[in-house]
Amino acid sequence: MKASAAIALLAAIGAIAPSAHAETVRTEKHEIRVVTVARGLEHPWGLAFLPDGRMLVTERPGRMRIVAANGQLSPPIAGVPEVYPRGQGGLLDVTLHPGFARNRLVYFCYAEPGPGGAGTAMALARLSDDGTRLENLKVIFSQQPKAGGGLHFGCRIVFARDGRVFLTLGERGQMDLAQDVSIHRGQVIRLEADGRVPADNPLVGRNGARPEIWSYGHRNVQGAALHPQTGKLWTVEHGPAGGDEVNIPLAGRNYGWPVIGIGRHYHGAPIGIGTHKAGMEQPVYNWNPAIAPAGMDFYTGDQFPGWRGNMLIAVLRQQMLVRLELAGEKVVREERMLRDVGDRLRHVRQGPDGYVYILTDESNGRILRLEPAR
Ligand SMILES: [Ca+2]
Repeated sequence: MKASAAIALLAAIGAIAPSAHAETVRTEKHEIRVVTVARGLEHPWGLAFLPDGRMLVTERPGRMRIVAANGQLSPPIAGVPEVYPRGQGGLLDVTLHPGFARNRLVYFCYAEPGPGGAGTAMALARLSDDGTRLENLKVIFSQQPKAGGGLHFGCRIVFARDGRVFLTLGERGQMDLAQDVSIHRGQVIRLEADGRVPADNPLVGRNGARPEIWSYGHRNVQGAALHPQTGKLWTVEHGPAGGDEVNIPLAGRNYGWPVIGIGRHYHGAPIGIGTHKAGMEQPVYNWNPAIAPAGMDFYTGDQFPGWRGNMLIAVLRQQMLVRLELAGEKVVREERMLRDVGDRLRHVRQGPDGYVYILTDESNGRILRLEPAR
């Protein structure tokens, strides 16, 4: 084997850091460089920045790794529970407890196998001091009942400023159950950091309702982040054909799926009763045709001043990064970027350095970094 082929092979399997490959892209506000900082990740899904600047990354088949700044992948971290790696299922989001520097607690969510198929679960564990294993694992949420198939696990985790933790769910492809608050289908869940149900959750004490529920009537929420000024939770939701949405889920509110929406079934038939119903919330924004939005973040950094306060959204099917400019809680402009990258984009996070990091949803998935072109 020639040396160059050997290096390419080693790079492909993640054994060595890739050479810094970059391309320059002109966008509305900034000229940017798209740098591949790591490759060889199998369908990476969640990304959290450790205090030392390294990245904690999940791979959907059930692995969690630490990625060094030079792109080197650690061996898989031991102690990840068994996941259900079918369809959209597997090991999904990961985030750090706000006090991670002190307690080393990691929160992650996944498709948990169980009676009848699988459901979304959330666990916390301590990352060992050497970063090689998860310790004292505790499952703090387990979707009930489980369901077969591989559709709609939702699964973003966001800590609110009050220390409570949100988890987004999908309706497991069972759209007719998404209005039923006696089961876990198509909701945003809110828990104390230790897994207890907050006493002020909106459905606590309502007969038959699951007390973990914060909001309901969602389809499949794969993007979520706190607004940097208001601290409110914002979410991005996969709709049916022509019905992807941005929402601001408020306590106890019903976001309408599958009763109202602008979307249609993939075979073209209308869904539900129309676009409005009393007692059901309207989205902040929607996309028709659908784009398949996944992870999101708000940009607050110094590297791209023209993007401050904007939403960035990773897009799967239409393979792009969407930037939304906001005026208060209204979207006033949409820009579609990175269409030439040519990969499905799973997640986007602002790094502690103010650069923008993106996970590509590929079997040989990459971490991309957006930098200002200089
Ligand atoms: Ca809706």
